[in-house]
Formats: sequence, C-alpha cells, structure tokens
Amino acid sequence: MSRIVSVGGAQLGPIHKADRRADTLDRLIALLEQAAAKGCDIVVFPELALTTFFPRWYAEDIAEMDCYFETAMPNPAVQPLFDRARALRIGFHLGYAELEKTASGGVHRYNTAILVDKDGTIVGKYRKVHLPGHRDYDPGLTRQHLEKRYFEPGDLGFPVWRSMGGIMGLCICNDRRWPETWRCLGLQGVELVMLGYNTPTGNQHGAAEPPHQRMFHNHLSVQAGAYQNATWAVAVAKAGIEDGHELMGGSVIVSPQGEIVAQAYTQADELIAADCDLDLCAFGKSTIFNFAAHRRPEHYGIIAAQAGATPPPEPGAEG
Ligand code: CDT
Repeated sequence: MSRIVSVGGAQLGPIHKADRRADTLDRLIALLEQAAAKGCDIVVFPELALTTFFPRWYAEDIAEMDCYFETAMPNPAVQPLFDRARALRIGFHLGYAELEKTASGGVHRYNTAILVDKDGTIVGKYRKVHLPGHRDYDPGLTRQHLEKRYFEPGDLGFPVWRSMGGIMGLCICNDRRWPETWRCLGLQGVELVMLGYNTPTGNQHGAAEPPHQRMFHNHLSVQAGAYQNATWAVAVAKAGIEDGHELMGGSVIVSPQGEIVAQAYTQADELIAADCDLDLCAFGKSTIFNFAAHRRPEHYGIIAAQAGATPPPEPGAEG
C-alpha cells in the first residue's frame, strides 16, 4: 500500500522591480506545465512568487508598497494560473503579499501562502508568523530586510488541511528555522510541509557567515524539521541576482527520514520533482517520534510562556 503524491518544486529565478506581472505569470505557468507533463499532483512556488522581494526597499509611507500586494485571491492578474492549473488537474502552492481590507476601512498586510487543490479551490491559507528583519531603516546594515515594517505577524496559527489524500501544512521562509513551527504542524499529523523562501546569500550584518554556511542552515533547518516530525517537506527558493541582490537557490524535497531526495542546481527557473509516498511518514510517527508515547509536555511550558532566553544569574550575582 502506498499513498504517492507527486510533488514539484518550481524554483524561480529573480523577479526584478521592472518586470511585468504578465511576464512573471507566464514563467509560473511554464513551470506549472512542466510539472503537469511530469505527472505532478502539486507544484510549490516560492514565497512572494509574484513580485520582487520588495522588503529590501525602504519606504517612509508603507502604502507606497501596496502595488506589490494582492487585495483578492484569485484576481484578474493571477486568474490565468488558476485556470491553467484547473485545466491540467494540478494543485499548487503560491506565496504572495496579501492586503486585507477590514469592514471598518482599515487594512492588514500579511506575507501569505495558499494551497490550491486540483479543482482550483483554495483549500488552505497561511500567514507568515516569524517575520525576520526590522521595522525601521538601519544604516548600519549592508542591506535592509524590512518584513517587520510591511507585514503584520500572521494571525492564523499553523493549520493543516486534508488534501490530495494526505495531511498538508504550510510555513514561509524564516518559519523553517524555528522548531516550534514544525512541531505545531507535526502535532497535527502533518505529512507534507510546503514552504517558499527568499533568502539572501550574504549576511546583512556583514558578519563572517559565508554563503555555503547559509545554504547549510537552509537545508539543516528543513531536514531537521522533516526528520523530527516524520514528514515530507518541499522548500522552494526565489533565487538569483534580483535587482542587484543575490538570493540563494538550493530548493529541495526532503523525505521523512530527513534526506534530500531532489535538489535544484541553478539559481534560475527550475523544476525539481519527487514521488512522495506519504505512508513513509508512518514509520517515524510510530517509533522514535511517536509523540503520544514519548513527548513530555509537562516540561515544555517555558516554550510557550516566553520569547527571549533567561539565563541563570552569574555566579556571585545572587545576593
Ligand atoms: N524571507 C525571509 O524570511 N528571509 C529570511 C532571511 C532573513 S535575513 C534578515 C530567512 O530566514 O531566510
């Protein structure tokens, strides 16, 4: 018995500020068609897959960036992707900037991802919880990373959905570095985690963290999250030199044993694919990571009770 979901990871090369939305959509649709031709059930596009990574630019008035946000999903600009996917009977995951208008005339801005099934129905939505970077312009940095300025933290938690015969979960970019993300999904029995990322190859603090280490951290996070929760994972980059700023590639599909089973080798538009047998999750979930048998939540209260670390007092500082 097996439950195979054929998964495509549609890595994107750079999307420059000046690129036309219709041309970007054509690139996504070309990758979707490649995935369908390979027999994929679902294709995963990156974080903020419709635009340049605009949080690298500072704007005094955040509304200046609203041109990068979607106010509805789908909308006329992305409808061709939904239509083509439905015609090809392929699901997809898409990251985008979401602007939500409230009944009282306010707005919320989120870094969002959706899961769309083979009928073109949006079955799941996730809003990024762990927003990296900073809120204000910081002249001390080699480049800005202003996600905290342009987005609010997600308000939907870490939900999962039953789709395509399995239990599906989403997270976005920086979320992959936090074990809390994976465990919240793991505790709901997740079998396939989909995520997109825009990760610079260089450290914005100018620190000695060379690109190979940053790629290692990318893979280490996804492989650990997959292994420790006995789930498949697909992590997909927007890569290459975007408006002069380099983003890493290295998109991967990772098995529930934590092994990379497919990996991109370019920083351009590139499809990776693997047949993911969701039944392979059962081994880890029923043995070393049988949560019901082995977890000790009575000792984990500190994780949900505080954000920052509280080291013990220095010796001699007590009195
Ligand atoms: N997009 C995103 O979340 N990128 C971050 C880089 C943060 S550098 C301040 C990441 O964790 O990959």
